Amino acid sequence: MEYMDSGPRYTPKKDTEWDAADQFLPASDNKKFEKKKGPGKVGAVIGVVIFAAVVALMAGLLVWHFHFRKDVRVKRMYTGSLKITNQVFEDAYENSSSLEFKALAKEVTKQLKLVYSKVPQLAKYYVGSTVQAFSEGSVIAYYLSEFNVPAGQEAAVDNAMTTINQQVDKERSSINRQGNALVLDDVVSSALDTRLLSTALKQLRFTEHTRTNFIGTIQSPGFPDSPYSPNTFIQWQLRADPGYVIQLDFDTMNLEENCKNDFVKIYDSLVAIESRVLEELCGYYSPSEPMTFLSSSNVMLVTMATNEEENYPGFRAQVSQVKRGSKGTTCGGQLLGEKGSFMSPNFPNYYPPDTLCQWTITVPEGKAVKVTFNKFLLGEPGQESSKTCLKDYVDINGEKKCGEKPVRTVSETSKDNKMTITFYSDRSYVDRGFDAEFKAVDMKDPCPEQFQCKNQRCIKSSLKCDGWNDCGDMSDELKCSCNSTYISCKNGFCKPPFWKCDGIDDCGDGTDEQNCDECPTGQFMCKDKKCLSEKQRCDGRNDCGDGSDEVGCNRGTGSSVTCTESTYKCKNNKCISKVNPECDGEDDCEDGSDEENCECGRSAFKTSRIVGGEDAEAGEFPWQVSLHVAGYGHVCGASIISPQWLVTAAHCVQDDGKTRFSQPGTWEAFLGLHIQQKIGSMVVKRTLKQIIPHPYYNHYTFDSDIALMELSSPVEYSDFIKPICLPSPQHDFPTGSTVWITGWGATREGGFAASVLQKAQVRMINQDVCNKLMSGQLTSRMVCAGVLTGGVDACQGDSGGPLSFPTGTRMFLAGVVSWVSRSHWVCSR
Ligand SMILES: *[C@@H]1O[C@H](CO)[C@@H](O)[C@H](O)[C@H]1NC(C)=O
Ligand SMILES: *[C@@H]1O[C@H](CO)[C@@H](O)[C@H](O)[C@H]1NC(C)=O
Ligand SMILES: [Ca+2]
Ligand SMILES: [Ca+2]
Repeated sequence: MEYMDSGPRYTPKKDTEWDAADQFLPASDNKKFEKKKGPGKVGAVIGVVIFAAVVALMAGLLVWHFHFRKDVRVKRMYTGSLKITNQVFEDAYENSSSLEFKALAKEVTKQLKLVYSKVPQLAKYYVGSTVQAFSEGSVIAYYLSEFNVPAGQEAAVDNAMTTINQQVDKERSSINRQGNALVLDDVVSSALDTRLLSTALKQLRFTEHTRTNFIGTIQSPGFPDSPYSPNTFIQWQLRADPGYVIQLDFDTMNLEENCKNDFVKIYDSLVAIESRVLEELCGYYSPSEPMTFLSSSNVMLVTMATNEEENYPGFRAQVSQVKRGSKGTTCGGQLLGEKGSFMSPNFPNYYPPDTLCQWTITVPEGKAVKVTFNKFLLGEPGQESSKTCLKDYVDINGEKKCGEKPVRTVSETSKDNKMTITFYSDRSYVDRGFDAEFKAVDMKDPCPEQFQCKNQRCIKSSLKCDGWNDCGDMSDELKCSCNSTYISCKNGFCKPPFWKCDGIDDCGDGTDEQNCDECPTGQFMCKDKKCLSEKQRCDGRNDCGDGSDEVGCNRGTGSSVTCTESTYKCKNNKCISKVNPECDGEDDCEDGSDEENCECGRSAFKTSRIVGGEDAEAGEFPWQVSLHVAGYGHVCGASIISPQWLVTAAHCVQDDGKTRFSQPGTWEAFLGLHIQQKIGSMVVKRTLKQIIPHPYYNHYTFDSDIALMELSSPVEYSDFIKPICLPSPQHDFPTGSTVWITGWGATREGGFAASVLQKAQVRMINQDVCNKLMSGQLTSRMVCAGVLTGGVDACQGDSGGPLSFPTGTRMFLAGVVSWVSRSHWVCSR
């Protein structure tokens, strides 16, 4: 890596000329008058005369400024690139200090000035341009242009800039064109990101030319030993050999969470042209997130901008080159046979920009092609609605799809034995793309032994009328006669019985929320279901008896109330009425004890936005523990609550004749584990010192199914090992809230079902409803949660694993998975 000390900057240098290539020209530049003509008399006289003229002009300007000038000027910068078709690239153009670079840059700025002079809105405000770099093809010039625009005129200038390409075309075909002038084409430009205009920013620039068998590394200054520096703008200009594209692999990305403050941007260009941005990154990414980018040609730019505060470790990335057209950079082709698969280029990493490819699928005569997309991630700014796919898209038999779609919800069947699929990515913003499968289906019976949805998807017959929208278009839930255990909604839908009375209108017409325990209007319900007048709520008296009428009353920070079983008790034994005050970032207790021990319940990383994915990201649930037994492998889950203590289910630690599950020596705990077979460097293995099952654990009813485990020695917390927050006894986990179940899906009978940690969103079920479903087996030490999506073989919860409940920005341990019945869990708390 080379620090371009001599390289071009935004700031002017003293010793260059008016048209000099690598210099940015301020409005008051007077270099024109300093030409090195030698100290002749004529020169001196001219100098004096002009100097006098300048003084006069300056004085005039000052008068004008103070008397007439009311407008304020705004500095407006545009970055751009253009193609020079009548030049051949030379190696020296890579070096901005070379004479060749300077000569060509001078020509380019001259021509830019000419082009801008032909557009009135631009000519008036033009200050100057600098060429930043050249690359192959024939020669592409990257430049910055500055305008000094009266406030309010910015939009007009932006607009005029969009016409520059036409102006260049006109210029090219003009008969007045000089024979030796550059022939320009393909001008792209856009306003510079305003966050980079701050004059306080320290500017740095690095270049890196990767070659075959040479992998370069770029990293934020100081990485990994010290945080990146504040108020800095850094550019890394990356190049590969002609005929290659650049592959950029981030192994670390750890920036401040807010992209407004610190960010990394990747461009398919050598200057920061906003219409060539591939992605903007900030925050901390899990190492299991795919983070590889490809360019469309042999250049790429990485920029990083930081503000004053909060400096994080930064990033590191490897730069290599890949032959253009090789596997991974291309896609499309002929697909034949009964079944197969295909994916976007570079999947599951970011596809390259400016890509168009087509697959033609042909299955045996008489059959139809059915295509199903697993992951489908084609999101980008400007395409949020995904109704009109104006940017990146997949075209399936003439119908465009774009945006982000939940897993396996995009599926199409052809009318004959052929299907054409096109993938297109435009010049800006890339995403992770898709992977898809196709298979030949019987045209007369496209869903053998299955139900065919209106949208032609096939689903298991058992998923019809089960209350879940498995088809995606609801066609499996129409015209149902509900199974007697189900809720028959008035609008004809059937809903799983456990969604009754959870405060959420699952039917859509409120049927499932009728006839629930409710108090008459003007009354409210105590925790013990008693109805009292609204007037008694928050009146400072314990009317319910359990204090639940005095909880959540707004009495201001620090003020205490009479202690009841429903109030939060501070360390100083004073009680406060706020609901869930612990670790919410506000000091509620006088002694601050509600905010103590709050290093818990947070992933170190940005949460994954993969829609409907079932695999957790590494470090997403850092409190998840895998409990192994020799001869069984993974047997139960557990949660970290402190450096030396875990919580699991008591039924996991009961002897079963053959195996002494109750003995600490039987177990090994794996902390920081993500993939079962992969015991990486972030995984910590511990034996146990002791196991303490709940003394009232009931083997027959599973009541009090909870146990503590003490590790042989404390563990050190890391990005992958962190505790979950322990709730206070009063912590409110409302019915109907969405929570997470995680695990590898193990059963005590046979090993784990999944190798990557699975996550599933579930919802808290009404206690009475669940008790009825469980034929009265539910105790007050149990809570129920049900899956949110039907059909899919979701939800690999582990016995002993956490029920992670988000409160504010943290996860609290709402329970321990105790037993699982079809599509719902019972957890002990
Ligand atoms: C760039 O060009 C300058 C001037 O010709 C020369 O001194 C310098 O060594 C060159 N740098 C590289 C990296 O080639
Ligand atoms: C209702 O559903 C349950 C569980 O899926 C099943 O066991 C039962 O046979 C069904 N009853 C009817 C009448 O379909
Ligand atoms: Ca795009
Ligand atoms: Ca409901």
